[in-house]
Amino acid sequence: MDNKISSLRAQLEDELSKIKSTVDLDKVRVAYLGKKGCVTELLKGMKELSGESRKEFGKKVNELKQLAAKRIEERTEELKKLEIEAEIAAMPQFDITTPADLDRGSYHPITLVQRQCESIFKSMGFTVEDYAEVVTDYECFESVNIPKHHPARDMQDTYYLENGQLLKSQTSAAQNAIIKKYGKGLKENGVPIKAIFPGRCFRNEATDATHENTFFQMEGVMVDKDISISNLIYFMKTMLSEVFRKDIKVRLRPGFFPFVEPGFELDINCLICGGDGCPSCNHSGWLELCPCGMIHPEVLKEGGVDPEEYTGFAFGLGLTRLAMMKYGIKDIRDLNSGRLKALAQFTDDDKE
Ligand code: FA5
Repeated sequence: MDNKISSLRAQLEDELSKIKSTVDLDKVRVAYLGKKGCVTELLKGMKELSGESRKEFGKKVNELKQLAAKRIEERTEELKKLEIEAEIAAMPQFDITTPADLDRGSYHPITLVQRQCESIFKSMGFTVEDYAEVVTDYECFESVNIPKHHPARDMQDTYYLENGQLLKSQTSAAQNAIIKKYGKGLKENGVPIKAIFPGRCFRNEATDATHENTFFQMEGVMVDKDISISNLIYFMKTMLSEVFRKDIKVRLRPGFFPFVEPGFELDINCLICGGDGCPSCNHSGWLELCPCGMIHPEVLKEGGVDPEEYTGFAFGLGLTRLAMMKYGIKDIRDLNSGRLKALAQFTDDDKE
């Protein structure tokens, strides 16, 4: 019996040294320590012994059992370590000494103008709000005074989901929620509502040099006591002179939007052709950039603000067209083209 125990010890060491994976190691554990393993078999043989020799044999089998458990445990740890090292060696290697002047990408021109406009309006006390792209008919139209079947809906066909929701055709879709959100502060503490909310808009329409089916707008609203058209013109002028940092010609003409009264179209003299007329301005010399007006009393009422006490202005800046004018991009479709070579050449002029 003693010989058997000694040869099992030697056999265990031999098997452990040959094993290369933790999976195979489990087979050794079962062969030695499992229910039908050799240690269990040895213990069964004890019944043939008696007295002192039985006690002595039991002790030796137990020692073998403990040794086998310990050695299997140790070998498991060794193999786990080796397996991790092999996994690391198989991973792609990085050279940390590579110079850092790799192409780090760039911001899209629309992101650049959006950030610039945000920082201009923030400096004038406006908050920047985010809003969903999928909205309800109420948010996009009804809450801004465009009831169902109103002819103004024809100007903004969009994409509808089967559940009746739609991809917002204008950032005005957030007006009602913003007026409701800040109306409490206005009434209770006299804090004016001053917010801008940039966002992606969608329209089901034919594309050309100035029209895309997916484009960005940036809406702005201000509501307080005694807000007038002069305030609106002041903020528009400040924003444009900060964005372009040069004198540009603008014109204000009457425009109809059911959510403002009076309403205006703010056009910018085309910076691509200098006003002579080209495809980028539909050969008119002017580009519709930022419709605006005094918020309609019905829209204030719908947002829970008393139009007898408060007035406000709203504007809907065409951010994509602003990027075209600022960076001299002739065709709006280039902005959604994904052509990185063309899009990567613009920089943030605050950082120049
Ligand atoms: C509106 O969307 C109104 N919600 C704007 C508004 C807000 C008016 C608040 C009054 C008060 P309009 O459909 O004209 O209006 O679009 C506003 C601007 O978005 C346009 O002047 C233009 O610069 C831009 N725009 C409109 N449609 C497109 C298009 N298909 N592609 C690119 N830019 C567009």
